Amino acid sequence: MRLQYINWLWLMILFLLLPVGMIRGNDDEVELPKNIVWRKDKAEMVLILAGSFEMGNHWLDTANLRDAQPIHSVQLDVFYMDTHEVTVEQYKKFIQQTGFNPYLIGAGQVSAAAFWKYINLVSSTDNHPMTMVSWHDAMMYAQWAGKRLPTEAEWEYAARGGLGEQRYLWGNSKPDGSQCNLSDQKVKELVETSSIEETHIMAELDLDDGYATAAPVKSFPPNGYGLYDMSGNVAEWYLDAYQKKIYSYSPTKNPIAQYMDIESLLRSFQAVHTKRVVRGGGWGSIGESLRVDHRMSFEPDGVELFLGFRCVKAIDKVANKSSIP
Ligand SMILES: [Ca+2]
Repeated sequence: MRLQYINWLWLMILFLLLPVGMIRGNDDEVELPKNIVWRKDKAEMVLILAGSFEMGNHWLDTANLRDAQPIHSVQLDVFYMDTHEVTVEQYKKFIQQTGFNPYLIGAGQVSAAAFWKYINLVSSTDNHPMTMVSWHDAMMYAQWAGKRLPTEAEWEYAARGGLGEQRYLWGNSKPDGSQCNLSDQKVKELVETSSIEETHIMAELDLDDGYATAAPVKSFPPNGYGLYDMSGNVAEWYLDAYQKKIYSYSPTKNPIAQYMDIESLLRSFQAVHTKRVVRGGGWGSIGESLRVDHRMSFEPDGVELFLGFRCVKAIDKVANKSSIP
């Protein structure tokens, strides 16, 4: 009896010594830290537990979200997601280490100096989100970092942050300027005083979120899963091809458009020329485009001052779970 008591005592001590945030993954019974820093790009990442959700527009309240119907059940495996958008600093490090030329430079459309000058228009510090990157530019970064872009389903699941059927990542109330960086009255001032194109002139003129263009990452509150700027700041590229009616025939388990096998897409992404999904809205967005069920699409070589990305890492692709950084 005494030996059993001592063993229990040790177990209790060990339990108390476990780092805060150690939580259980999915069916492999491996304890995974809730927050990690990814070694390659020093990105903060948060564990998104496996689960299921009802994907799509639950409200039938706008014709603009017809491509977000029907509602369908989706199951996702556990994964890590960058807590914030890839920053200018992180992308510069990737370029420095690889010599990679982003699409606009590689295609000879702009010089390197002009490229960074454009970015500086909206992302004026290294802690701002990277913009002006094509889908391939984002994929190249993710490949270098040993990660990948999120699927559309992973994004929506993570963006909802456990809130279920709500319209926005903070709930059901309309944006008021405190939850995310959207197109507010400062954008109008910007159009009047700079070379930013008038396509961004749509703005919530009664709101002031403090930023005319992009904000430094993590300037607004995180959602329920600890993710920043999932709506607003910059819209983000996703892995999937944009298919307007995919919600009618989407696979249930880890869905991705067009390719049933993510690995196939990752191997052949250089040959992709079909439209890709963009989600979340950015500093030039208003209203519905900031909703967690809103879908957009861009040609893969589309580059915009309001478009960036973040990465994920699927747990089963972490080589040897004991070596998670
Ligand atoms: Ca703003």
